[in-house]
Amino acid sequence: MDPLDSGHKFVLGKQGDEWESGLQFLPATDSRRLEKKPGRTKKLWMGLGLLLAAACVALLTGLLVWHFHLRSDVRVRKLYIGAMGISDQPFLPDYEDQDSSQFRRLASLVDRQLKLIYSKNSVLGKAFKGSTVQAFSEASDGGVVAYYQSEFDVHASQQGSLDEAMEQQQQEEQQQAEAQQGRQGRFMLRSKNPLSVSSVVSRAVDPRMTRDSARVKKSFNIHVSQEGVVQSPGFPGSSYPPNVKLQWLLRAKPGNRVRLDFHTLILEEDCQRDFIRIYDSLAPIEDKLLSEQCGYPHESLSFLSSGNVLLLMLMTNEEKNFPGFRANYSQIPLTQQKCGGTLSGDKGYFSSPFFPSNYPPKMTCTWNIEAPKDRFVKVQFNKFFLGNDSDQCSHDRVEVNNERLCGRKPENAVVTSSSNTMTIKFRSDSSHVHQGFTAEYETFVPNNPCPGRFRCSNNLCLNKTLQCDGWNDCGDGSDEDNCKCEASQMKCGNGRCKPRFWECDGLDDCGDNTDEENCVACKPGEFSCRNGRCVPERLHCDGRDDCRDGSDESRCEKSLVLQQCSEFTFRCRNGHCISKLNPECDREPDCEDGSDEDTCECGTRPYRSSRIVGGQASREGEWPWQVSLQVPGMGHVCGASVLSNRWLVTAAHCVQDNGPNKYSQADQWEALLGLLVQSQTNEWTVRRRVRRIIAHPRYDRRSYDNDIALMELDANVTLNQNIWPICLPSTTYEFPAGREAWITGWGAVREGSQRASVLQKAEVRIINSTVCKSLMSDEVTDGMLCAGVLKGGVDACQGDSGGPLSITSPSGRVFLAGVVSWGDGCARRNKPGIYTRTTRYRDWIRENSGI
Ligand code: 4AZ
Repeated sequence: MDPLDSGHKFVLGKQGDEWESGLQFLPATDSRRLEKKPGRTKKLWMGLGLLLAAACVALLTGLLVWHFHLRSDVRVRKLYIGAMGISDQPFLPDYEDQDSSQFRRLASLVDRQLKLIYSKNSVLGKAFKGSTVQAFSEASDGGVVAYYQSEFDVHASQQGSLDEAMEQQQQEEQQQAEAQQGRQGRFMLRSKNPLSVSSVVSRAVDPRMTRDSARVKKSFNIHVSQEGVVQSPGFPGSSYPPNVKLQWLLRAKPGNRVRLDFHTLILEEDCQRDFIRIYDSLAPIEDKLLSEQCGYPHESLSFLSSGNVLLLMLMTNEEKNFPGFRANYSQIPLTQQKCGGTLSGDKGYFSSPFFPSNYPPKMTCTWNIEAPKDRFVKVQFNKFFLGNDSDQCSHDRVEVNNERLCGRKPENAVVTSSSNTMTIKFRSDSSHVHQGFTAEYETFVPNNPCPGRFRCSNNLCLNKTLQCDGWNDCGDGSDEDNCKCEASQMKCGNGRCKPRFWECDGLDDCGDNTDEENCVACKPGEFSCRNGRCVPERLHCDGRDDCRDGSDESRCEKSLVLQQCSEFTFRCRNGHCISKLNPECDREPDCEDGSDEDTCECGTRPYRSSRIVGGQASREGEWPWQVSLQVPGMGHVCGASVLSNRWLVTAAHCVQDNGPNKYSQADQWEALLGLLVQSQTNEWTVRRRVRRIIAHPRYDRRSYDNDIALMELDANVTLNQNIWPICLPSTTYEFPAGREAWITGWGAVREGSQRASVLQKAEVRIINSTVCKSLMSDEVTDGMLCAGVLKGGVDACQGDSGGPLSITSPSGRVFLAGVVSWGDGCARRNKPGIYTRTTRYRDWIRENSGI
């Protein structure tokens, strides 16, 4: 059965409610090579020696024939896709229907016109095979735009000349069209042209667009004047079908732009296999490609056309389980967003058009900032992403002070003027759009650009207390240069001062790694055991316990079965211990009984590879183990993590009675699984009551020691793409200091502020326990793990408690390294977040839940 015919879940625009008869696309470029069979000369000679000589001659001749005759005869089929503006034909609604007689009439005129155009060039004329018109749209001048595909057949060696000829012909045609338009109205010369052409563009086709494997090729017409939704076939109930090439032709009324906002986009990771493409055209012309996406992109997925059409294309190859996409479409008047203008006043903001959506192609904006005569102007870019910075910013760019800016700039890049005016120009070309920028401007007195504040080399102004505090606040490190180190600080090789307790913590805090040099307690050639002994390096990972605490056999790359277990080695179910570091669920069986790999249905985002302070919004299905624990009438109270289809883990302090709130009682709670936005449930969200709560019996209310609890749901949940367990690390699993981890939750976005509505995520790092204990006045026990960003600004906060601290292992599985527990406020400098160290509680979890 055609997998698309069962697509009753499809939501299409008004005109697109049925699957249209597919457009027929031609096979890929280079796909057909015509070869001739080599001939052979044979002579009979007397004697074996002469026969051999003859064979050699024959072989040589064959090779020569193949080289000079056959190779040059390899022919290829080349496809070009183009658009032609036609000014003497008014647009008719029937032009949207490929089967209508009106469509066929105009298509045949376009075909004749193209033949005529190509016949003017000897290379094109000889190689041209034929054209097919794929669509028409209404042009802004009231005429029509025809989108077509032309096929050529050339010698392989002449492909380059064909491209050149096409380029040249196109330029000539464009000049002629412009000249003819100038003449029109004065004399109406009867030309032999079937159509009055106002513009032509055509480009060679990307071979992936003409994949032979695409069994289903379909095309849908959608009018976006009424808002609606497009989605991949089967979304969200099942994954999209294999081997399809689908295109959605989105048309707005003339004078409007098409807007397409993706709500979900999850495809296979490899763009060579499955991808979507968005064009500022109704045909896949390379020069009009706005974006290609695959996998699970994190950048802005909101697109705007330059004119009144947009093409969305989905190409897939063999079957894989990915959900696909859903996007909302609408139209907005071209005049709606004017960009640029004159900015006066002491400060203000401006941004690229439609930020945070991607800017449309072919935009130009100019801002003139005018300050009073005695002041200069400073512009600080907060976000800046204009594609890549190749070709001296010849594509999309911002121009300030005659300097071109493009690519990705670090946050807070600053430019200053040396007069009281500044002009900022933004320009986007016809393809590859990005998110753009937001900027803040400020005027200042030239001899005092940062009154009362510290001036960084990059002209950023900072609070003076941030100077020489060990943190790179300027972004260019200039606030940490030329500092006099205090007694509590160490001097780095590059002259910076850093807190002494950062020495030898496994992180390059100085920036030149000098704080991590000379840290080894043992001599060169010796291994440092964790009990302080030194043993010869050659004994490291030899299968024998030379340190006498097992530490020389616990972090090995190979998994030797050890004679003795130690507190650092992984124990297989059969009781044997192995020497490999973190062997569980790493997709390689290490134990003889395979027990290190047999409970690993966890820690993956099923379809991918399948508040936090200082964070950002998560996407649907990104943290499928995240749970919102709610009390009816109060809403979200704590986070939790999914361990199985029945068990959750949270913090013990979340389930302690608190005055009239009987949080320790299971019937007080509801668990929401598969949730992204508070109070917005969807088809993936599951709500369950709680059957049982098991708080750790040694939870200490005062110190928060053993802050962990299990929750059993009243009924099993069916796991889905948004609900999936996280892996529990074994007691010997190591999360070294400096390792990146993610915190997630709906907690407060700032200390003492409101909770987040969309699930937030933020990246932190594991912090060395000794460093952490000294920062937190020794209140950190061995059952706790510290993580955060010591500079401040990123942390878990109220309402995140009980939620996960997730770490991705090298094999790609995500492990629950910690449970959000406590902290000294939120996101303060030198005050990391404190988490329950789950490795310590692995056995307790198994004993109480069977997981
Ligand atoms: C809380 O009250 C809380 N900064 C959780 C985490 C942190 C602070 C407070 C860590 O739930």
